[in-house]
Amino acid sequence: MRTKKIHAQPPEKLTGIELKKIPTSAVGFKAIKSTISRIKDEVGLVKGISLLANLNQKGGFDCPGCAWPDPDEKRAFLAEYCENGAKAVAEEATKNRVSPMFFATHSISELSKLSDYEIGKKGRITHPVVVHEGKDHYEEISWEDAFKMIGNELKLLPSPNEAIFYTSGRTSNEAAFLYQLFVRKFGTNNLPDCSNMCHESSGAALSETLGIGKGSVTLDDFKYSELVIVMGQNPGTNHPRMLTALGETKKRGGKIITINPLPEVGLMRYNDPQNPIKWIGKGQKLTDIFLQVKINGDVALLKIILKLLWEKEQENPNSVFDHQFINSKTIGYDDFIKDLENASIEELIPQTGIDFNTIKEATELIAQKKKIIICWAMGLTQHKNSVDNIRELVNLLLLKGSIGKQGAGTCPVRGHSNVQGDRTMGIWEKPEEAFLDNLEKEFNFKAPRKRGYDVVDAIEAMHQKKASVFIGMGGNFLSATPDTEYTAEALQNCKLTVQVSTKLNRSHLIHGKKALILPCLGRSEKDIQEKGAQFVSVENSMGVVQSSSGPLKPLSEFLLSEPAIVVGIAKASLRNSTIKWSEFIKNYDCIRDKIEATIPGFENYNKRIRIKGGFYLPNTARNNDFTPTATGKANFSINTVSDIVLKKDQLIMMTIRTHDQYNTTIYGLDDRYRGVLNERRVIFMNPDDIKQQKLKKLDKVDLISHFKGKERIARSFLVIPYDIPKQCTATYFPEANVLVPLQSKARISNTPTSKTVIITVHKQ
Ligand SMILES: Nc1nc2c(c(=O)[nH]1)N[C@H]1C(S)=C(S)[C@@H](COP(=O)(O)OP(=O)(O)OC[C@H]3O[C@@H](n4cnc5c(=O)[nH]c(N)nc54)[C@H](O)[C@@H]3O)O[C@H]1N2
Ligand SMILES: Nc1nc2c(c(=O)[nH]1)N[C@H]1C(S)=C(S)[C@@H](COP(=O)(O)OP(=O)(O)OC[C@H]3O[C@@H](n4cnc5c(=O)[nH]c(N)nc54)[C@H](O)[C@@H]3O)O[C@H]1N2
Ligand SMILES: [Mo]
Repeated sequence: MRTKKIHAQPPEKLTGIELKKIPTSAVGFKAIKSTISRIKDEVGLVKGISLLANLNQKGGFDCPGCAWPDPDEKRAFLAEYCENGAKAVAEEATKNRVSPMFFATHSISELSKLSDYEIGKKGRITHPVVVHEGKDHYEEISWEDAFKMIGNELKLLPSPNEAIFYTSGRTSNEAAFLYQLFVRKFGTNNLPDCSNMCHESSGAALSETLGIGKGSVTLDDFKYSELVIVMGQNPGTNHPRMLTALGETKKRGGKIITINPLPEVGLMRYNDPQNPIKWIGKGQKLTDIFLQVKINGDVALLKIILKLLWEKEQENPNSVFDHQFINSKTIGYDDFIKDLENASIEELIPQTGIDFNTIKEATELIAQKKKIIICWAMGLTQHKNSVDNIRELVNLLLLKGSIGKQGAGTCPVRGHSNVQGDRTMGIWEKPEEAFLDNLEKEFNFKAPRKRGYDVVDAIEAMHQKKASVFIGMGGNFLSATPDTEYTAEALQNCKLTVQVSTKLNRSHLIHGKKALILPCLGRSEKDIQEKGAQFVSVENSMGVVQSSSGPLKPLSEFLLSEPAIVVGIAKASLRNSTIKWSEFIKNYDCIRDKIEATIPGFENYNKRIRIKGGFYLPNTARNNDFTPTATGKANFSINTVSDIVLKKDQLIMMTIRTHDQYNTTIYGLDDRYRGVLNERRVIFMNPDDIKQQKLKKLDKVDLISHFKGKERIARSFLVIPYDIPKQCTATYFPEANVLVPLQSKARISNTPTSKTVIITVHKQ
């Protein structure tokens, strides 16, 4: 039996911090330098540069980084990628290999002592491997035996609802469609995905208010927008190509308001990467008005703005609101205004932490503009009242009639490159009835109707032993989810855990009694099947579906494509399936034909996907059609401000990304734009709070989170004085995930509150 301890958390060891001056603008020469050096080290210069030339080109491959769209028309020859996209590619196309020999010489408990950075650098997994019960080493297994093992375990389950099928957002449309089809044919809707931790709150709020869970704008709208409001988002790091779109807005005279607890460098100024003359120098100013909101103060801030707008409208009727739009397209205006009248600006201001004059200045700008885009990401979606956050910004757009017209609308900026496509394909624990009806008709089976587990429910189910098989289609479930130690126990309770992965990560080390790693092709690799080379398709943040085919030779002959892995599992697990699984993977056109037959918007899929640049999916809100809501109109809503009351010495912590990571994949140890190099265990604090807590710069502290009387602890973080509102702090994920309580989640969307964690800070 295994006796050694397996570590679910990264080591508490510090790595040697270096503090630098915070740069004044983003991108520019240092970004180019960093791109080239990462590509050279991981991939090799010649291969790397030719790879980048294919990235995000029409007919090339889709960047495995973020979901920001590519231009519909002209695409720059070499530069339709960013520093962090290049890092994502370098990470996947790395020269380093994790082979059966590697596992023979490295035990699981030994690997678990490494940091996530060190684990990731071990490289790509080359063979399917298994760890048998009680063993501490993975060893090679044939694909056939691996599928058989999964099939046997799944068939043994008393109910299909005791298996969990997770998806991360890189999975292609083709793989996702087959995966959910298999899972439903198997008999469950247990399809949690990364979206549950990401934009679930956006989907919930937008469906309710506007009738579609996706954003309404296209990339082109940024050219015509008079005002872009960027809330809770750090595009300089997480969506760098968005800076080009914001630059475009500015060039044409548009304005930008940024709402964020941090003055993120990328949003303040940037140097256009596609224009080498501008690589050096001060760069272009982006943000016109910066509202430095307290963490989770957004509903309060928006309420103040909305009330001030209402007051202006009363003073000068028809000067601020678009009554024609409100009358013809919306419902609930009177109740909304009544609630606003009861709101007290004086009471709301302290929740925002912002000076009233600055809020008035921002309101003035909003009042004048008719074409407004609001962009947002995790800063709005990972709080208890996240759905309120998003409904409240929709209220603003509705008052201004700023939706369904050029230069205006909603822009939830998605994370993973195909997270939106995965949802469209039916990766969802609560699928719509119509979707299931279509599946039943096309494939002649009875689809399960009971709602499945989302991420939080799935962890609880495994913890309570109500589920005992876990399959992860990509991702890093252990490190991405909250409450690391609790989640580790949940996974370890399973009889079998299976990870379909490209690279080694901590979810391979924290596993069930038996575990499999099934290595798959990455986006950058060629996918050759019986009928020749295949391509896959993905949907970006703005609903454009396009093809992606990798240029590289697969790194090992033992890799299978994700669709082939799904088919292998399906054939081994389903007792009497009449679905012709093997046909699907001879030629992916067969999968796309079935997508076309079951999902609206994919008419002539195989034809249109071959048009360079792809095609737009239908979008009702974009077309000023709000009939899909429950009322048949766009809904005003009444929203709740944060109810957090901090006790003495308590602070709010948000867990954010550095400039050198992709979620749980740690590219490097620097956060260049925040001036912190070579260290991830840091806590950013307001200088007054540091003084008040009798701490000083670079003190080593332990962090304790407090939720419903229970404490969770994370040790060894360095105190960094930073420009952040009082009582607010920031740490990096996944190191701080151990502090996020599993049951602290958003109302309606069930998203863990990774941006609102109540903590105290204790000097070591
Ligand atoms: N290079 C790179 N690219 C990525 C990723 C990555 O890890 N690395 N991840 C991808 C994924 S999956 C996603 S979802 C996106 C994430 O993209 P972001 O959402 O930009 O990522 P975070 O680092 O979580 O940043 C959240 C931002 O919200 C702010 N914020 C936090 N709390 C609040 C609040 O209460 N109110 C307001 N107004 N602001 C707040 C923070 O200061 C920070 O600027 O990026 C995607 N792209
Ligand atoms: N505290 C805190 N926690 C968070 C967040 C936060 O802001 N704060 N953000 C949340 C968000 S927004 C998200 S989206 C989740 C992310 O959750 P996940 O999507 O589960 O995590 P990733 O780190 O993106 O997954 C990385 C792993 O995916 C595998 N992989 C990469 N490419 C491929 C591929 O092409 N195919 C397959 N099969 N595998 C591949 C690699 O093995 C890699 O180790 O984390 C969430 N967790
Ligand atoms: Mo995400």
